[in-house]
Amino acid sequence: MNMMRANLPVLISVVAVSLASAAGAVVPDLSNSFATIASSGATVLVCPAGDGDRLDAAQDCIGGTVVATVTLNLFDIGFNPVAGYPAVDMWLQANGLVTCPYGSIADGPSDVNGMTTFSGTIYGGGCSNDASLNVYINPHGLLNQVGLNLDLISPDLNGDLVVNLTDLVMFVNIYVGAYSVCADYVCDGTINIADVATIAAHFGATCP
Ligand SMILES: [Ca+2]
Ligand SMILES: [Ca+2]
Repeated sequence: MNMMRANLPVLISVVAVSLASAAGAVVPDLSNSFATIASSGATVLVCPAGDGDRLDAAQDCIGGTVVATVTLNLFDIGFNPVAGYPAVDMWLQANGLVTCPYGSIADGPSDVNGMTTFSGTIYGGGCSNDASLNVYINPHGLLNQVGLNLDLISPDLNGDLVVNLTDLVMFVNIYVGAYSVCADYVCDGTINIADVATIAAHFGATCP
């Protein structure tokens, strides 16, 4: 009993230190954090080799480019900015989009304001055109975010991260059949020679 009394101040100080470090460990909150897109409804060509369109130079589908950079603002449960969150632990995700390892991570760690951007190319394949773009915060999960509208299309039509004969057969079926935004690589509402040239240029592409 005397020994327990003697240790009580030690125990209290250990608990106090633990609480202080827990308060200092800033964890992103999925509801308080949010993402925005500079321009909604643009189209971005995605390739496993990472040589598609940059998000900050997306296609507007009327012959021009538009900035479609995604900006992420990370906040904790108390609306404090989460600074220094690693770039590799924040990535873009969307229904139908398949990415190479680290293929859609942030440009850099979150800054003192909890902010980072996604402005470069995406290493990946598949097709996503249902405005389901979102940001995954590893290991916490997807943001409670809706309405990030970006069409992500790829010469890797089946999303196996290789552009090969399988994709070419799919492309030809679209070319001779019903229009699909998924194969409208130079997006203008029609599948034509410019789109053929794009899949030809990326033929054989794989993840790095
Ligand atoms: Ca493929
Ligand atoms: Ca086209």
